[in-house]
Amino acid sequence: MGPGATALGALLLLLGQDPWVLPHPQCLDYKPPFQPPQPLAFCPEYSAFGCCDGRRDAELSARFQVLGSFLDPAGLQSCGHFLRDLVCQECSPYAAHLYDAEDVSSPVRALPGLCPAYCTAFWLRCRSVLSLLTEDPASLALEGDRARFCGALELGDPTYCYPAVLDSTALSQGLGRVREGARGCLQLCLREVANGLRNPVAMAHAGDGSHRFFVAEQRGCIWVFLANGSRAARPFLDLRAVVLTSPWAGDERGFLGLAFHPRFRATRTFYVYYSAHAGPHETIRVSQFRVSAHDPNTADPRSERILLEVLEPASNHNGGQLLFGADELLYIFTGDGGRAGDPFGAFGNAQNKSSLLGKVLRIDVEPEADGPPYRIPPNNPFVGEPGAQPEVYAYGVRNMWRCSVDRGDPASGAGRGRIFCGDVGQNKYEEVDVIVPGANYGWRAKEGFACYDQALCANASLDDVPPIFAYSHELGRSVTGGYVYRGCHSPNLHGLYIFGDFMSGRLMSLREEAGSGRWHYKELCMGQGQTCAFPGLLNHHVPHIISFAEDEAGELYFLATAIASAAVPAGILYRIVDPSRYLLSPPLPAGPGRFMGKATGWHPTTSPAPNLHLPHRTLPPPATPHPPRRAAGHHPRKRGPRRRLGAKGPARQLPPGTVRLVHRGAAPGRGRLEILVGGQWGTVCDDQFDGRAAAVVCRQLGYERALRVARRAEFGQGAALPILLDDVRCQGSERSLLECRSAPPGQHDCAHSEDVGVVCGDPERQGRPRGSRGAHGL
Ligand SMILES: *[C@@H]1O[C@H](CO)[C@@H](O)[C@H](O)[C@H]1NC(C)=O
Ligand SMILES: *[C@@H]1O[C@H](CO)[C@@H](O)[C@H](O)[C@H]1NC(C)=O
Ligand SMILES: *[C@@H]1O[C@H](CO)[C@@H](O)[C@H](O)[C@H]1NC(C)=O
Ligand SMILES: [Ca+2]
Repeated sequence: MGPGATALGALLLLLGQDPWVLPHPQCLDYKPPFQPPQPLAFCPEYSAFGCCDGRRDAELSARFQVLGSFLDPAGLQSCGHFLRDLVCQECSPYAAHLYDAEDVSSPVRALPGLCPAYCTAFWLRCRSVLSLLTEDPASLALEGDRARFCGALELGDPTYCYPAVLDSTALSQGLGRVREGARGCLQLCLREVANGLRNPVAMAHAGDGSHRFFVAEQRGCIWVFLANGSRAARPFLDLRAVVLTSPWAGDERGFLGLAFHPRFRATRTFYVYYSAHAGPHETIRVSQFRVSAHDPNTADPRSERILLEVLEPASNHNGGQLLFGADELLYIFTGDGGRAGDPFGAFGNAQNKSSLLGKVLRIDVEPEADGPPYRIPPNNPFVGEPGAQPEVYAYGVRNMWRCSVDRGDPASGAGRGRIFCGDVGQNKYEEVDVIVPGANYGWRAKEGFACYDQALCANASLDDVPPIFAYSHELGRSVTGGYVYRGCHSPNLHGLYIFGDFMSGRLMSLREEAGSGRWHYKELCMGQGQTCAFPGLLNHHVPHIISFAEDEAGELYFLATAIASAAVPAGILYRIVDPSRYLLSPPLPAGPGRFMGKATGWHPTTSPAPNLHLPHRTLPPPATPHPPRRAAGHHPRKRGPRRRLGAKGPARQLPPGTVRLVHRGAAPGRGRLEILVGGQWGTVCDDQFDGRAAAVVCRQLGYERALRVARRAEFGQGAALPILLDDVRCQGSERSLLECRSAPPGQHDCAHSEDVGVVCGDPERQGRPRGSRGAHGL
């Protein structure tokens, strides 16, 4: 990565932001935004990047003409621009958010979500035009009451309201431009194994003893990495010409899955899963390829044999996992077809066994070219059931993103062949499932353990298999399924199912309770202090965890990227390292793989963990599986750069004037304001607290701007704390509230019932879950 990457990194640091979650534009049709071929005449602000082409722009213009014809010249003068703004929001690259199209529990809005100030201006001057914009009686009934009207037009996530969405530099700066990238828990370290990858979606090995591994990028390139760490200069396979994707973060289409035949040494075949054009439609395709007869590190691009194609009714939720089970059959994991809430047919695709969407499919591949491309295994669970596709192995799947086969306990074999999947949630829960034949995983009747479609959920014949674990969107918003660790080098991880979250960047684990079948959750964290302070080890990673992988020996890896665009080489492959064993680990075995052509070396781009001097002892301290829990309550701890937001460290290490926002269950960036003065935390209670003071707070916390001041203890009373500040008056440019004018700290004439809260805008809140928001950012 070039100097641009460093500059971006520095800029993000300077702004106090991190690229934790990228903005995630999406159109009302669940497709990624695009640059229209011609500039738009009516909504020109969306000419560079948005959701309208020239035809839609002309339709919106015509709509505006009709609406405008109801107004007299004075009305047009004062309200015309409001009307035009509102009509044009359909072209916004954030249209799906503005219109709440992704939350199917509420209907798509007739009007885009408006920020309070804009809404007030609209209401004061132009509420009479409301009847032109919507016929919805509920909306019209609110017309006379500004507070209720504007309350109804607020968005759940204020970052996206119009026009703030345009003012937010994080959301709109560089939109349409693909940016070159910079780059109570078990403590782990990482080793960077490869970098410069463009949305690396999968890594697989051939199981042929070569100890090579293959890394696939979303755009359709597969690279070979040799056992000695070099990457072959030429791609193993380059499908860019047929793979359908785009550079926009949030595009879920592309090359999605790769699996080698379990008898690869004999068959020389491997299997791929990708999005493709099918005339005007989009399709997912599963194909077989063969390795070149002359070079084991190159596939024969002419050897494609299409096994299966399924039409995709929408651009999101394309599934993408391929794997061979312990039964040597090929498992294919499709998504529910897209949009939100699985809206297709009478009860969605996932519950409809006549559809191949929203399923786990199982087929028996025939590597020999003559004969059918695949056979139906006779013991597939729905063979012979009228109306059911015989490929179906399990159903009720939303968008399983990353599944794996458990190798089983090396000694007893227990667990061998189990298939684990992460199923990405809609609005509330992410889940982990163990796949069993014939099972119904519940979607869209259920999301996680909760009912999603009340009617379907109440039906006694649902008979669903619950997840082994589900987590709410406080922990993350898009699960990335992982592996049960069965390798040799990390004894502390034995038997743990290790997985992650694409949006929050969290690494997580589940441990099975012997006998009961219950699974216990534990977050994994990066080693602190000296734990990872060894040459070549890291204790941090780029945020978007796209996929997990195993090498031939069963060691665990994951693929992550700093920038979730298929065009940006910001992806890194990490190997997970148990620090207690690091110095004892032998180097990776060199394989017999014959190598032709050029190999390229690579250089780590991630800076190593701090404290790079080696401690005096020869072994690192053992990993501590049970570090003491902090007494900071039950809020999930965030890792990495997020920590600055929580400011939960011991108070005496923090400078006076440090602030934090406290609110149980709320997203970060909003909550009751608490400030540190004289070594103790206290509240600010001030009925005159204004936006400029809030701006100081938000900037201090690393957010870009204050969205709202919440007065009168809207976020609860900090009754256990002293009231430390009152009568705060800021210019807005101060570095902390203590630099503003205020009553002397501790002096106040107010009560906790007036405790102030603040809502800040931050890039972290702008990412929306993949899947539910149409994307795992891929
Ligand atoms: C790895 O092996 C390949 C093929 O033998 C060779 O071309 C390459 O230079 C090696 N790389 C390193 C870092 O040794
Ligand atoms: C089930 O899916 C099939 C194939 O897509 C479709 O033809 C049928 O109408 C669906 N059934 C229901 C009840 O939605
Ligand atoms: C429950 O589901 C079954 C099978 O899908 C269906 O035949 C039945 O009509 C449903 N019952 C109700 C009350 O919706
Ligand atoms: Ca489920």
